[in-house]
Amino acid sequence: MSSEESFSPILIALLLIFVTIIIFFLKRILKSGKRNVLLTGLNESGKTLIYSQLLHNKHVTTFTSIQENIDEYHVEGKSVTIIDLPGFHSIRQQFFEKHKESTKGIIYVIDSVTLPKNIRDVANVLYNILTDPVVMKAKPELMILCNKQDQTLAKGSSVIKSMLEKELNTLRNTQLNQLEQLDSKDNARYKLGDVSKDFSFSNLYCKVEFAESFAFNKNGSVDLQALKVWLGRLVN
Ligand SMILES: Nc1nc2c(ncn2[C@@H]2O[C@H](COP(=O)(O)OP(=O)(O)O)[C@@H](O)[C@H]2O)c(=O)[nH]1
Ligand SMILES: [Mg+2]
Repeated sequence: MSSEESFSPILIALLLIFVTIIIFFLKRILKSGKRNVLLTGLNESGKTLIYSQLLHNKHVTTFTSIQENIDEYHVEGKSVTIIDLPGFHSIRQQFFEKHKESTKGIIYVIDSVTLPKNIRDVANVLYNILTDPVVMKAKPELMILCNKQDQTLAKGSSVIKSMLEKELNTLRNTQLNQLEQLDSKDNARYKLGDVSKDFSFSNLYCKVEFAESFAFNKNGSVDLQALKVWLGRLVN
């Protein structure tokens, strides 16, 4: 065997290792570029109050609801950008489009008191977020924040979780049936999780956590502890 013949496989192997290392670092750089955390959910769920308590330690709900509020949240020398999206449907979509690409995390805020009445809308907005192709690619971590827990009629997070799973299951089946009738090839993204089983947050493409909070009560106290723990983990 000539020395040239034995040399080339080694060279190819080295080249492959080199390319793999480059791809690894490029992926890390791209991942660290994602710094946005979106606060979203239906109107009146408490997003702006959570935003102002979290970032400015004050009680504000009068922030403009037709623009997004943006600020940096700092933990242990690191930070993420928190974006409070307006709640009204038409403009929420517009701002969501603008920020979704560089999303590291999504906080989906729910009014735990009015949830039984609004379950359709709450599930629908979440379903649209989760089946968005850009979001599916970015795979942000999802925090479902069951807010207004200071209220006696508030549903707890485990009840909310099963209500949402049931509703999302119905939505997914309806969507897939419609697409089947249209013989659409574009149904892969609507197959959230394992379609052979009932919808469950545990087999979704991204990490999902449920937590409870209140941003306001009669005594002026606030409980955003679970959200802060989640953010602390997300920043790192
Ligand atoms: N009792 C109670 N009220 C809340 C809580 N969070 C928000 N609210 C009230 O819900 C209303 C809507 O809040 P806001 O932050 O403007 O909701 P947004 O539309 O999602 O931004 C305001 O009257 C808030 O004072 C909470 O945790 N408990
Ligand atoms: Mg608001």
